[in-house]
Amino acid sequence: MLLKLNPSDSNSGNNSTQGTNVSSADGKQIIELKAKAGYSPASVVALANKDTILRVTTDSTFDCSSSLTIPKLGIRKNLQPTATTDIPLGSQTPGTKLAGTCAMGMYNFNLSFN
Ligand SMILES: [Cu+2]
Repeated sequence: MLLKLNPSDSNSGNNSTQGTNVSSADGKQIIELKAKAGYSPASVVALANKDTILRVTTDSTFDCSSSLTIPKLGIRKNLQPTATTDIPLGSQTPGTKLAGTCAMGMYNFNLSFN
């Protein structure tokens, strides 16, 4: 069962709190990220030691944020322009920080696991 989240907090300034874009479904942690002219939210705090999926949504995304990489995990995805793509991240140890970028390194996001 999926917890549906409302993306209404986008500029609340709270973007490093474990927050509204992190949910749980079927024992997995789901981090929701939007990719369009960058990544939103740019900074996410999630739980460590929990099987995690990064769920990236594109919506007419024709810029290079559709080419998403997480170098530390060897992940590189070319997202469809309008789609929702689940990227398994596995379970991360406490204190892990994962940096994500577009393929050209212009846009960034950070995932912290505590
Ligand atoms: Cu880029």
